[in-house]
Amino acid sequence: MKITKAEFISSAAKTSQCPATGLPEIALIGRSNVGKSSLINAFTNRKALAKTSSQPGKTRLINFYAINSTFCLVDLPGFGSAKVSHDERRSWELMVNEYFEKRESLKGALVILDPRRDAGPVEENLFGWIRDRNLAYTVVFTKIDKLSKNQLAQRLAALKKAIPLETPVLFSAVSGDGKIQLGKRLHEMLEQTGK
Ligand SMILES: Nc1nc2c(ncn2[C@@H]2O[C@H](COP(=O)(O)OP(=O)(O)OP(=O)(O)O)[C@@H](O)[C@H]2O)c(=O)[nH]1
Ligand SMILES: [Mg+2]
Repeated sequence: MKITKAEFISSAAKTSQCPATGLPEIALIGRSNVGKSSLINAFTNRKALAKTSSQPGKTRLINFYAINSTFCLVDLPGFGSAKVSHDERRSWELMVNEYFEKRESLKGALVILDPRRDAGPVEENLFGWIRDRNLAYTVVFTKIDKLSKNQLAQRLAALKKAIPLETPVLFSAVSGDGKIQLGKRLHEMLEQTGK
């Protein structure tokens, strides 16, 4: 997938504020600080299209980015960070939950995981939503630059037991690894949903 255009559309605090682009949406879900916003920047070859931070909790709203005027990548606030206040975390979870349950143009999800972490209840919850909505999805392991090839292979073998892994994308926003594979998967997911 060649990126010819990547543009920020708008942010929303609830589903009723989401833009009417008429485009199918693929949402990025995962824990806070896992690299969702960085993935959007790396994938679109833009340094600061999406705001990133070394502190968890940078993305606080639902953000829409139109890619090639054909689909939207939707950057969501992350889950599960202990460094964010309980109330704030709760309000993001409700916002993301509502988006997942109600947004009709949501067609697929990128589940962003750090291969160094074990999957737990947070991840189970994410896969639960995907199953409930019967969405196309792709698991993306990010920050792979932080592991050696051997370490990565070991972690993937361990995670395979806990997570529905078919063909995960192995990604690094730092090295650019996985961008081509991610483009292919996005293309397939959009085809799958008939758009
Ligand atoms: N080494 C490395 N660092 C990364 C990678 N992707 C993201 N990071 C770093 O991880 C931190 C978090 O990245 P973000 O993209 O802001 O994470 P996020 O998932 O959007 O976080 P929230 O908005 O809080 O949910 C930043 O310091 C990034 O520079 C990667 O592939 N490799
Ligand atoms: Mg973010």
